[in-house]
Amino acid sequence: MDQDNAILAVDIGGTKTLVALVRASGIVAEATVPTRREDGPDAWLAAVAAAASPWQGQFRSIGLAVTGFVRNGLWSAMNPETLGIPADYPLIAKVEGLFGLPAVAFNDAQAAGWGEHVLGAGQGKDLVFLTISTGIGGGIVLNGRLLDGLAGHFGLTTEGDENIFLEDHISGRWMAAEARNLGHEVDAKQLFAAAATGEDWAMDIVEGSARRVARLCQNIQLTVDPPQIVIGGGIGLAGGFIERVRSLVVPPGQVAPVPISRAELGVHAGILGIADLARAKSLQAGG
Ligand code: ADP
Ligand code: BMX
Repeated sequence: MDQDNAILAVDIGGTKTLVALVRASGIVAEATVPTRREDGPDAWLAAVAAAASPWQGQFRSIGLAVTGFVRNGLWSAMNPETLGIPADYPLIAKVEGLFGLPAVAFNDAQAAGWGEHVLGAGQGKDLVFLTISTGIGGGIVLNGRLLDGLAGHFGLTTEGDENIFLEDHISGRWMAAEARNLGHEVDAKQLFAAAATGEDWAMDIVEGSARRVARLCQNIQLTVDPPQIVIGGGIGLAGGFIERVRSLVVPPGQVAPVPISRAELGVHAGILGIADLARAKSLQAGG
């Protein structure tokens, strides 16, 4: 992908938005801004345009990896608590109008899963990607194909009769809420720091989240049986989290537990995944 085929790659999550100029050589420039949750999608896209303004004229198409459900260019929240996207927001039409360039959009975890498949821990093999973040997202690459639509929305699965989303018992938001219930006004990052110094209340919260992720990994192995599960996200990549998950996984019968690895692309998995997907789309369109 030469300069003409550079991609503006965007990853809009419930906490942060990452914007990058991506060429065949990789990420050549990037910026991270907070996702100002209360402002709404028009403002989130305006923040993307502002962050990308120094690279004006250097890219020919746009790839958007976004938290939420994407279908036929429309964007909706699955869990408004993760990000309050209005139903059927016309994401592709808005972005193409804003930049005057073609755009493609995928769910953020699906894009990140593709990134890890093509350039990261997957090394071209099938995988299931999990992002443990503001919510819990997933990307499934099966027989070399990325499953889109609702596929991978593990955070929206429910447990018990209360119809409570799994992610509302695992994510960074849940951790902060649990800490608040115990009288500690901390975010997940500060909670992990407290756990690292041996604070029992913090270690218990991390353990509870890791245990549920371990059960999710067991269920993924029994339903999809992937060669590996790759874990990313702010919580997923936090110190010691993956190790706790691995130690809590119960193998299915006499079968070895599914290998669990770190996202090798870290925070860039979604950006690099959507850039590859956007490049493939523009090549298909004869770009
Ligand atoms: P997004 O959900 O916007 O994709 P992240 O993947 O960074 O963003 O996930 C955000 C969640 O991860 C928040 O709850 C945040 O507090 C938490 N988080 C981010 N960085 C860390 C860290 N280094 N250690 C622990 N938690 C973190
Ligand atoms: C939620 C859902 C998924 C997303 C996952 C991780 C919304 C807004 N998002 O399960 O689409 O992939 O969170 O999202 O319903 P993130 O913002 O934590 O990366």
